[in-house]
Amino acid sequence: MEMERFLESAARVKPNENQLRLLRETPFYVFVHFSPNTFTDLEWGTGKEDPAVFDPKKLDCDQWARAVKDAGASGIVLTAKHHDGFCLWQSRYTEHCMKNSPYKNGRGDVVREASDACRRHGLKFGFYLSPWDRNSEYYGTPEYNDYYKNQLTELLTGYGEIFHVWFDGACGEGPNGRKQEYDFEGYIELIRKYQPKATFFNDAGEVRWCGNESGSSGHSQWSVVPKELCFLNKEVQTGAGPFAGGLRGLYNSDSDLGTLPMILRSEGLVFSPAETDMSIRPGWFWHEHEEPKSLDALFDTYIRTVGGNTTFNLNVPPDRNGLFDTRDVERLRELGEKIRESFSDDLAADASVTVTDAGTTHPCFVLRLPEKRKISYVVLAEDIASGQRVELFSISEGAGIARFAEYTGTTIGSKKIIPIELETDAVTIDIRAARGPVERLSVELY
Ligand code: OTN
Repeated sequence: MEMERFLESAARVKPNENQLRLLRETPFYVFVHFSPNTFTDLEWGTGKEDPAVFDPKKLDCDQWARAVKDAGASGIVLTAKHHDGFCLWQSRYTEHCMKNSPYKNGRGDVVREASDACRRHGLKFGFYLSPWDRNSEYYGTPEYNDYYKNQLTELLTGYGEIFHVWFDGACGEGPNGRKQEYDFEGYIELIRKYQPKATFFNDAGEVRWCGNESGSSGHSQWSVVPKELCFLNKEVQTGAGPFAGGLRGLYNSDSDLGTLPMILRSEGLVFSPAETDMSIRPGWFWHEHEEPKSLDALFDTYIRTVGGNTTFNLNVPPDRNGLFDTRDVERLRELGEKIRESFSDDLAADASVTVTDAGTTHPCFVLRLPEKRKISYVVLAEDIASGQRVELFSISEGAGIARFAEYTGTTIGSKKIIPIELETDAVTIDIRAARGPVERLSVELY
């Protein structure tokens, strides 16, 4: 009974309103890495950069916003402060910021320009605020958390609605050679206070890192994971599993983090969907001799992330003029065009659907089309507002479960895009195992 009760509770672990909004409205957004590194050709600044190096003479955030929309993304997350500690806004708490940049004679504010451009173009705006700061004299002392919270408050209260706050987990030494104990709970309190509709990203957050920067979302991607992994997410929704104990040292780069062997040993489960962050180029910042990844690479990553039960945070670095490189702009346009072309005509809209064993852990959906059609993608989605449950499924050509399925998979979650090659007038989706009753399943055929 204990196992059954635990699995029933695991099947009911669900997203909070902010996580659900992110998954449904903003599964694809664009990271913008912009800092003195853009001008010094570094990926990690030293913190000793002269603010005078940061001088984007043609900064145009409307150009960013147009390119982001052309890609089909719906938000921007700007590095307001990267590890080098330089602040892309007029901060009252440090001189290492825009007030000492030659841009607009020290009166520039990149966070303002980017957030305003997002609102003009109907995009959501979020920011990355690096906890690691290689410039601040306070870093490595208790005072740093006050310094950081003051800066976080400036950004949370001064730039309109924020959809996503990004806490990088990279943690190195400061100018005094010491590492810092971060007051993440205190940081999160400020987000809840000033931006109650925002999600926050962190290795252990309510949106968690997928565990790599190569765009791979993992074979079985669960948004329901042990609290031992996402310990900053305090919304624990179950009791301990039947074999609780011993889940030490979990990290985002581990595989199968939400599968049964893991969750049965957990002290409790949280809903923390993964975010896949990847740069359009080799580096996170703009470098003259780098160029964007191919359209196929970006589209395949889109399929594996947005179509692999994670969000996709694609980084596009502005150049030294403050503009997206024309090659990146063109690649983003091509990506958006390929996404729109691939998923515009849902053949399932004209299908008749028969469901057997509805409401059990093993329903079977048969879709019959009016005529034989070529199918390139099957797109499935659980009713994620009620939780994530499917553990094993198959796709067969024709009306019925074939011995040799065209495709077998494990998780579905908020969205699963399956590239497939069928020419048929019927498709069968067989749910073979689930943690709880699968009441609804969205099936689209393209
Ligand atoms: O050297 N690194 O810090 C590093 C190497 C490879 C992949 C990631 C990192 S840093 C890493 O970035 C993640 C986001 O991409 C998360 O913020 C992790 O907390 C951070 O450690």
